[in-house]
Amino acid sequence: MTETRPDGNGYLPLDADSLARRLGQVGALRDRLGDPAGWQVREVGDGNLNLVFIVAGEAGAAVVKQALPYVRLVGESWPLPLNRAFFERHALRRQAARCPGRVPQILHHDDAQSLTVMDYLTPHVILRKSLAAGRVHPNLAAHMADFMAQTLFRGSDLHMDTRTRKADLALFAGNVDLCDITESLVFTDPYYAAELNRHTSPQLDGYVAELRADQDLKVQVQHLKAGFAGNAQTLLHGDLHTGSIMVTDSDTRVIDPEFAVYGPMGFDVGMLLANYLMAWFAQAGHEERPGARDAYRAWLLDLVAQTWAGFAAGFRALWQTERHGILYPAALFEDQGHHMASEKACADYLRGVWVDAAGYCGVEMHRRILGLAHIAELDDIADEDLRASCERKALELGRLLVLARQSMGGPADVIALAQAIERRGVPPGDGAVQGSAT
Ligand code: SR1
Ligand code: MG
Repeated sequence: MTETRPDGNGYLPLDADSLARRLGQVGALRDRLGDPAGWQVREVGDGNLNLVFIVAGEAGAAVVKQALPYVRLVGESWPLPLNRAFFERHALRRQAARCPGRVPQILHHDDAQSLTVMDYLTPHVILRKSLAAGRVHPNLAAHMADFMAQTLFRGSDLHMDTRTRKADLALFAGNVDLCDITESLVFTDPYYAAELNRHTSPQLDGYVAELRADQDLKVQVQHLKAGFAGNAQTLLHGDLHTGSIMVTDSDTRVIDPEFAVYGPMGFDVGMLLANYLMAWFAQAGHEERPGARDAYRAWLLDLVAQTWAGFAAGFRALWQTERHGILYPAALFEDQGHHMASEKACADYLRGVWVDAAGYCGVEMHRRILGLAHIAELDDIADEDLRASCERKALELGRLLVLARQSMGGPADVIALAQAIERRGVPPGDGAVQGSAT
């Protein structure tokens, strides 16, 4: 339910009937759409937080996104400040500068109304839906690898000067409430019986009880949370799952960076890889007959490998060409002829990002199956036994990744582990206490 009166600052949620009247005088919208008398408005938001309208006119279309003063997924019982639109806009601007062409262009914003008007991306669809439908996107790995390499490197203190970086760190430190959501929903709630959690029950009850009783696991998850909360390595997208990516056969755009905050690079990388791996585990729930999607499964695993390989290659190139920030100054390395030491430093740095990514990948899989915010490709599997079987395998991979992230040499190890779990399955109520990976 939306509020019907403005708040003290004049904020008032839009609806399909009022939008043309309220935004009809906005020059950027008129320029894009034409005469407001002919605007067609549809509310299409299917995310967890905001209103999203597609507005089409005689001359074109645009998207209007507006924050609600509460969490849409839960309702007014969970109030949420409106300032997330401000942080999303700032993050989008930085991403557009750091990785041109991969994010929607902003046409207009209004902080009092907490709204942003952006490009309408068409014929793009949400990647999550496309992966569930079994569609291949040949450029996806390269596009997302470049997006992550460029935004994460250029947003870090490898690239930024100290004054700009500290100012930016201070700005995004204000995105407290969304950061708090991540800290709770990703790193805490899945590991105990938090009120808003849900999971496929009773099929997963035994496994979930064992997972929540795994004290080593909880310690390692909190180590990962300490990294998220304290390691301000770069400006993260902060919610880089397959619902935050829109695709065509050839194009890729990244949307929705409202959770942007300074944190460890591995958080974005791990969350994305987790969502690819969950799509892989979910295929059994979407194929027409067993094995029908085997070629697609192979593509998804290749996507995992190519995304990391492309990210690492892009990162190494930027290390060579754009490392003019605070850390690892060329004055100490290249300028002294110490090129091998610089390469070693880069390899060490990337190794740290990889180990973090493996851990965050595991945590993301847990929270999407045990926490509040689930993902459609698993939730939509109507056969609950089949769904639970897919979910249990993803949970088990997540557990092993968190516990054994240091021993993961690269994506090939993660893929081999996923394939082993897929082959042998995870018996109901079994797995979380046996075969500790540490
Ligand atoms: C209450 S918000 C739940 C989740 O939705 C967003 O997309 C983020 O992933 C967040 O954790
Ligand atoms: Mg979102």
